[in-house]
Amino acid sequence: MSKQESVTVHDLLKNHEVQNVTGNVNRELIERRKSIPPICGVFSGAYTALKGNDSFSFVIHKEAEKQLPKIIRNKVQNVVSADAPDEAFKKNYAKKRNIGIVFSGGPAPGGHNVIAGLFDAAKKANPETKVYGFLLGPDGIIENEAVEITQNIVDTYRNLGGFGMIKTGRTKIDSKKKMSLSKQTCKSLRLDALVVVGGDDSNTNAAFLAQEMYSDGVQVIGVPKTIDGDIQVRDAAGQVLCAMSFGFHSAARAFANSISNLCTDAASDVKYWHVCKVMGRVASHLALEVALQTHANITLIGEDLADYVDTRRIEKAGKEVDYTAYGMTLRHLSRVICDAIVRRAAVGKNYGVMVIPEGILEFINEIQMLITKLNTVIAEYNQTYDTAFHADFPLLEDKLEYLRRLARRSREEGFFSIWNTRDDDLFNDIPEFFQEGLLTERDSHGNFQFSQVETEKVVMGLVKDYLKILKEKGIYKIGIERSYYQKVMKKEELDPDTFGPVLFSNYDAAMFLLVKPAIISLKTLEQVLVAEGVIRENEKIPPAVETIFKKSVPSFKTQTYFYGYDGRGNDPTWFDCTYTYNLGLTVFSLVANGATGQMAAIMNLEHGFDRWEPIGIPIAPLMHLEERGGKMSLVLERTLVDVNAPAFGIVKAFREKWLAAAPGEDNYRKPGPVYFAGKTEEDRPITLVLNSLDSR
Ligand code: FBP
Repeated sequence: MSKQESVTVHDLLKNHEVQNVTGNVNRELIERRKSIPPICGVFSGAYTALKGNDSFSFVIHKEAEKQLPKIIRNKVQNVVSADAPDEAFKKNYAKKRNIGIVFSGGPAPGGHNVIAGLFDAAKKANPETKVYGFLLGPDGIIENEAVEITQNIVDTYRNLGGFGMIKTGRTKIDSKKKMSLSKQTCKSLRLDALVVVGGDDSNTNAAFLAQEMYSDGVQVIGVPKTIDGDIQVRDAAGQVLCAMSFGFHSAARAFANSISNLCTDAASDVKYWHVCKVMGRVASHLALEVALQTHANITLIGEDLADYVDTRRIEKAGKEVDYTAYGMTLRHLSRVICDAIVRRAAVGKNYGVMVIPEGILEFINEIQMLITKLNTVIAEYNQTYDTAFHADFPLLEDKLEYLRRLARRSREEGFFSIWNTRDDDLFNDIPEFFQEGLLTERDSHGNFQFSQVETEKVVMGLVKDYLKILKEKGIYKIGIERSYYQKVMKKEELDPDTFGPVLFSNYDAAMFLLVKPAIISLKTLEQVLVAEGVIRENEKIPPAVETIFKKSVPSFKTQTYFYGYDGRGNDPTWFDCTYTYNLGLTVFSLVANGATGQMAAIMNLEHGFDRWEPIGIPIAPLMHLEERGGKMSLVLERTLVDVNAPAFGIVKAFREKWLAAAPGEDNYRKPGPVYFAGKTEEDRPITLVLNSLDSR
């Protein structure tokens, strides 16, 4: 045994180098922890004040007026510097406070910096102020599970991703009991303010908490978090107040980095279509940003599909109205995808990268209708029997049997049911995994959980079936480069020009040659060669011709991915670090100046940092009625991709270029990984840059 081999693991564990490379703390982590993002000018003084801004107005929903009377008249407030405040102002601003903060919903990179910003500002105003973090989301408020956030805790999580500091959860404070327990918690911790860092549903919750706790004197402030990017706020005149929720940029950049690596691999190995489902429960903002970042060959945008109008059907319908012509069906979508795949194959590119937004099914009429109907069936069952549908019917077969019973009743007894025989037939026609997906338990806010459905499998199942048909029809073929064809033929001393017009449908002009549709097998190849007189009956097909034919036969191979939880757990980009730290500072300004029912935001995010303006946006006026869990509920309105805005317009304009169904290289873009160093980082999402050019 050599001396080296005799080194034991025990010795190795004591080795400095081993300890260094196996430790949890690396250079990136140290850099992130010690960095303090730049702050908006207004925060550099000792005090800030709020100034009501009348230049923004909202169309207020009657229901919001009815349910949220105490906060419905709130205005947009600008955070301004309080240069020469009087003693009373100073005293109130710097009074000792207790502030609770909770993460609600899915993690989003940057959340820890909201806490860091709030903590730093609160301690600067009064070192005695306490910040409590509620554990595991709103459950922490209901059950009074909280930790006091300390300097050490904050410094451990500065600029880091995830919500690990206090964790998160999706519980909704939606019953009298939960509300009363929450109030008790605020009372027992003597909270002056509660900060809810969450998405549309959580900010909805924040508004109701603000209303309920108004008379207790507990201020409630929301913070726009979600990687989905669907919290964007404009006023009635279309003026942008909040261009993007935090976490979106980091998640999109993380997805884009992985997907661009797939583009590199696809173009190197030239044999796979990489099918990437990208998170975003409903809106396709993340897919849109990924398209801009990577130039993947195909990116579907749900909102675009919903807008689709089948002109051929309309023409066919004449004076009648064909409602099925409006919106895209799953079958039609698969045709559109197949068309793109076939076109790329025709120029020798039987590979590529496709991005499918997680929520795409929401925009396919037939599926959306099934989702809404099932939401209602489940909600009605729970209400009628005061029990839980999913607990009573744990197996798919049990659920299907219940649906069958409903359909039978509606047919036999003429009893009106939202679920009828037609729905049941349609539902029974779809694959079992998809039935299971559509029946998954809704989340606590009544949302359909798209992340639980294998959307890409549904879409790609149809694509594969149709490609098979196109292959059998001789339409799906791999184009053969002319120079390659000539080389192979000449090697066997065959005249390319004799065989060319017989073999290919486009021999005259094209750079990539397409084997004639009639030639779909060696047998049909032989028949055509004999019929055209280039070989005699029973003569063997020349090997070179056989090689060319075989090269033209495609096999459609896919690899599928789900980009969601990984990007959600990425460390924040410089943009998100700066954005969230300033959001935290804004939260404190709102609290210190007595605001409630407001959402902290930064205006002009779509522009450079020097133009950022911290504001408070009233939440109640942003609410409208939406179907949730089978009934209409007052919720914060989500923002979908605006298909008339520049970002989508640009993606549409480049669609053909990025599909690259033409001879030559693909047009992929490599955004690279998320670096912490500000200089190498893109300073904001491309979607924002483009949409800021909107002159409508
Ligand atoms: P939030 O809106 O709560 O931020 O969550 C968004 C999201 O990441 C969606 O993109 C995704 O559909 C969903 O959460 C997944 O939910 P879960 O974490 O419960 O699986």
